[in-house]
Order: sequence, then structure tokens, then C-alpha cells
Amino acid sequence: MALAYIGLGSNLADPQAQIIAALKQLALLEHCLISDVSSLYFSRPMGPQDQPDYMNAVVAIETSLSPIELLEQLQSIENKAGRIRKDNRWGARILDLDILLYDQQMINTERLTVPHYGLKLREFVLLPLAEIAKELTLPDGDSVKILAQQIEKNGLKVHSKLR
Ligand code: J1D
Repeated sequence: MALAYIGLGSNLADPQAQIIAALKQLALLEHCLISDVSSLYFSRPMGPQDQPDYMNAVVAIETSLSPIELLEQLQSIENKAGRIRKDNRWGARILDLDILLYDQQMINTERLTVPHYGLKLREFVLLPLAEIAKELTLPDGDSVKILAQQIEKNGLKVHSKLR
């Protein structure tokens, strides 16, 4: 079994409900077991500011799926939530499920970059990740706890507990 960390984000169509529904879908995935869930965080948009605020969370999953199989399952959950894949890389979104980490693997393919390329730059990823994985070290040796302490918080705050 591998230990993967998944980032969840939403800023459309009742973000809190989207994240909770996505957690239920993740819990139903075969070959996956949710082992931890962060709080739900309120965050200000990174990227264009003319979009609603976000809700973000991170979950830890034990899985026997390969990274690509896991990505496909996550994209299927995004699609069911009504996510439209269009050219809005920095725009509003109903649901994003990103693979942040997959064990200590480093993956660089056309479809997948792991660790996620935004991991170290995003307070809405680092703080929920540090909440559930205090002692985690990234493949490059950086401590998640220290990165989370150092990053600009940009109004990030815990909105509610998810467990
Ligand atoms: C594409 O990325 C897919 O085609 C995948 O194949 C590919 N991908 C590559 N590596 C991936 C990985 N490790 N996990 C998942 N997909 C991977 C989809 S993509 C992936 N998406 C990148 C994001 C989504 N998030 C945002 O863009 N501001 C706040 N406060 N909170 C947010 O959650 N999210 C944002 C932005 C708009 C930057 N601002 C945000 C938030 O990074 O390209 O969608």
C-alpha cells in the first residue's frame, strides 16, 4: 500500500458541500482507505481575484492504486461533480482533487507531476497538510511543518472540522 495525500478545493456551487460530497466519494473508492482528514479551511483565491473565496482540505489515503489509476479515479469524481475542463487554469472551479504526494515518489510525466507543482507555494495546501502530517518530509528533504510555518497565510483560516 502507498500513502498518498490529496488536496481538495472548491469555490463554486456551495464549496463546503462540494468538499463533503467529494470526501464521501473518496471513501467509496475501491483499493483506497482514507486514513486522515484535515479541517476545512477558508482561503482567498490564488490567481485572479475576481472569483469567489475557496474552501480547501487535505486527506491522506492508503491505496494500492498506481498514481495514474488514482488520478483517473480523482478526475472521475471531479467530472461527476460537474467540473468542466476548459481553459480556465487559474479560474473558479466546482471541485479540484490534486495528488499532492504519493509516498516519496517523484513523478514527471505529461499527465502527472508529483509532488504537486504548487505544494510549496500554496498556504491552502501546506497548512492542512501540516495539520495531518506534522512530521512529513518531502522527497527533497524539506519539512512540511517548517514550510507551513514560513508561508504567508493570506487570510487562511480553519472554517470547520471535517471529522
Ligand atoms: C491537470 O493537471 C490534469 O490534466 C492532470 O493531468 C494534471 N496534473 C499534473 N499533476 C497533477 C497532480 N499531481 N494532481 C492532479 N492533476 C495533475 C488538471 S489541473 C491540475 N490544478 C492543477 C490546480 C487546481 N487548483 C488551482 O488552480 N486558490 C485557493 N485559495 N484555493 C485553491 O484550491 N486552486 C487553484 C488556483 C486557481 C491556483 N487558486 C486557488 C486554488 O492546481 O491543471 O487542474
